[in-house]
Amino acid sequence: MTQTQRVDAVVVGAGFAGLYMLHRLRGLGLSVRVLEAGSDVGGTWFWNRYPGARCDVESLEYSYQFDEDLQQEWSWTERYASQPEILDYIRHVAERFDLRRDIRFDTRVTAAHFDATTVEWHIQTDSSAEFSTRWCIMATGCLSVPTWPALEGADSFTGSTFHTGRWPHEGVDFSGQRVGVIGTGSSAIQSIPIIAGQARELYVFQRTPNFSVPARNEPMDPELEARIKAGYADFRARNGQMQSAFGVRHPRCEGSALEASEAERQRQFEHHWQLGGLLFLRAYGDLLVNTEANELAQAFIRDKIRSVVEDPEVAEKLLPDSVVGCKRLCADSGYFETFNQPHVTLVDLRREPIERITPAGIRHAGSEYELDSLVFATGFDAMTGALARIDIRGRDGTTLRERWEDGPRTYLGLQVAGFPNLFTITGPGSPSVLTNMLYSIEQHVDWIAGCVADLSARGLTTIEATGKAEADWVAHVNAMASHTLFTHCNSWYLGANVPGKPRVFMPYLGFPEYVARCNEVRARNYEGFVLS
Ligand code: N01
Repeated sequence: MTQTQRVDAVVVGAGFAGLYMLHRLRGLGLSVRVLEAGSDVGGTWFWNRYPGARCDVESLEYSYQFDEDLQQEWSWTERYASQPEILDYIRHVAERFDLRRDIRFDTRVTAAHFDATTVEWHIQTDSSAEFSTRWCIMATGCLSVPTWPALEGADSFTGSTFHTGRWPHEGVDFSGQRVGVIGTGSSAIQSIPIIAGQARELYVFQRTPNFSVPARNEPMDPELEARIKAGYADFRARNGQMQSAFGVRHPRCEGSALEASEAERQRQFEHHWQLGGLLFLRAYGDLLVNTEANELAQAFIRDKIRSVVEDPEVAEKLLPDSVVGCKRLCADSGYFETFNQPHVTLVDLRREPIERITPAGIRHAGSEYELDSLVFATGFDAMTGALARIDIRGRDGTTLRERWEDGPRTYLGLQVAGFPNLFTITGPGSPSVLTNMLYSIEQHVDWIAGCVADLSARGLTTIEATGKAEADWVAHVNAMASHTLFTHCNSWYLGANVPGKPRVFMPYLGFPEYVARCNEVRARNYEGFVLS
């Protein structure tokens, strides 16, 4: 039998965003229920358990800053934390702040309808539980809906099938197996070296070669940790201010790659290559805005790939020919080296796509690759996927799906006009995936909590973005992207990896400016919103 529970706030998702939102709203004295489809906390780190899964932002930064004791007491073992360690950390946070008692696991939200008469959201789930609530907060994550390409014969494969974004909790042992991996994005690039270490034969099906920079992960340097922890709050504040796009420790060098001499440029690129991973893009200020500057960086990486991969034909197939950084730059540990192993084969799909999946494996260009296991490392319906899968209906019954038919439209990535009291944490139109997600999550949660507190203190019940503020913001988000090279490739930032998805650049470029704008909006009595 259906039972409707009344709570002040429903938060959808128990990843980093949902947990902190719960903590903050509880602090305001609200009754809160978090609804989570998975069987435990962790969000993206709960699901993405593929071998080699690891964060590409340094662990001393990819962690909460809201509680000084928490950040002092937790110690990371590596420069870049592995998925199991991040999940341990999230579980620790859930215990430490006694969060689990307000989380309902194994509960997927299927619908959220706004009732203008009662000024409440009515939330339905895939279980018998229903909720009515004033505040509905979507903490559904930016990369939480895996995509499976529509390949003919996909269901006919008789071996084992996996998706990196839905990895079995008990792990997978590929020892002695013939394994195929489809995709060469971050998930593939991290998992391929480890799968190669187990498999008897490994076939990598590559449609688009990708840029990747060695992550240079290493054990945590205790001196660095002590130094940062001695002034953690200042360090975080400085970083939050300094970050131009990604919230990382090393600031971007502002000079132009075009103004440096060849020798200087090689030194600068090499220095950032040695820093590792995403930091490579910080070598010059114009790498993501100037095509010629970007081409110099591309050439540098292509030379690196040639110097690592022994077979020149294989090396040539691995060379990316697009804008570096346009798709998220990958950070690897031994990816290109893997192709020097005799049991690893690169299957180039650039001329001909996969013909079909067969009961025995994959057919491509007249050859059949017999496989015991097939790994889809094919990515996500990013930023809008999780929201679009919920039947969200606003003030006049319009669905969010309909509103976003031509691409997502939000005000500040926080709200959608016509959907009062519904917030999206790190929603499209906010910096989100182009920052250290933890900074963006905390900034959004703090803003939303502040807003709820302000309204409650003034006896107000509703906040709703105006259509004009939303339209102006969408135009501004697009204008910011148009000055960069981010629109010069087919990335998931643009929705280009999902057939039929409108091509719209979804994240907002510029974290400090964004934070200032959010603060200003609040200071000006929630400019662009209607309060009632
Ligand atoms: O997914 P992706 P991901 N036939 O979309 C290919 C974050 N993340 O899971 O490029 C053949 O990047 C597709 O080919 P193409 C990070 O933000 C972070 O790897 O579309 N191939 C591509 O190669 C990242 O960007 C970390 O031509 C097909 C691949 O599948 C984001 O998650 C680690 C195909 C998908 O790559 C997504 O990464 C992991 C088909 N029909 C992930 N369809 C870190 O923190 C798709 N592909 C380090």
